[in-house]
Amino acid sequence: MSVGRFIALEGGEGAGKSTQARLLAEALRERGLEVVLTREPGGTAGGEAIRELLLDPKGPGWDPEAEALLFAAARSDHVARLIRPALDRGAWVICDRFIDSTRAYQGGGGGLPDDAILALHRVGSGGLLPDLTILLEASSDEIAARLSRRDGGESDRIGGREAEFHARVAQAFRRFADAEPARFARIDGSGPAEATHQAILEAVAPLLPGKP
Ligand code: T5A
Repeated sequence: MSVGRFIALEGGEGAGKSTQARLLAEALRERGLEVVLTREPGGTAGGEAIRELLLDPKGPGWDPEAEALLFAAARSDHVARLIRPALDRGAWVICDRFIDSTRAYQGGGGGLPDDAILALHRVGSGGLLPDLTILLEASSDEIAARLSRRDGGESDRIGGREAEFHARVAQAFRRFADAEPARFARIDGSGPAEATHQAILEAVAPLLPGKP
């Protein structure tokens, strides 16, 4: 039986995570692999229900502690019902955001200690970490242009926070990648989608079946 692999895509809003997750899933399926493409918050019925609670711009709003607990609860359901069973049967899981988003947004952005977030992750999800975390980065001007083309100024409850919050999030992602170079691949997402896709395929290649 093939070995299941877990790839997460991380980065700020508009970095191209969803686009690249789709392209990567298609490329891996073309190689005959079973691929589960999923996202956070979400991925299961319970996870999607919690997503609504967290991101609805008309929702009540949460402080960083409550937010971290809700993200951990959504992730716990997602890992138990979708991600672990897929990995156990040898599928590849491509996940649009995972634990490093909570570390960056509720930790780096919201001020919660990293060890508290990782403790919640151990309780909720057995501390599961991706085999590879792709951190997509693009300049703030490029991202602003993309999001304005797509959303015309509308954003969700977390995406709409002030620029300083998002700068702290980006800095936290960079810190995590520098601290764990074996788990992270930092990839420039500012060029054409196809160029970014090729860079991601190179980063994923060592995990493909048949590689030592
Ligand atoms: N959150 C999430 C937390 O605070 N804590 C957590 O633990 C987790 C899991 C989730 C929100 O929740 C927060 C973070 C977020 O604020 P989301 O909708 O799931 O929200 O995630 P977003 O990052 O907001 O999703 P986006 O769709 O905005 O960004 P993506 O996925 O990075 O970008 P993508 O691929 O959708 O592309 C955005 C636009 O750019 C175009 C696309 O066509 C699209 O229109 N595009 C490009 N244009 C030009 N060149 C390229 N190379 C392009 N690539 C994409």
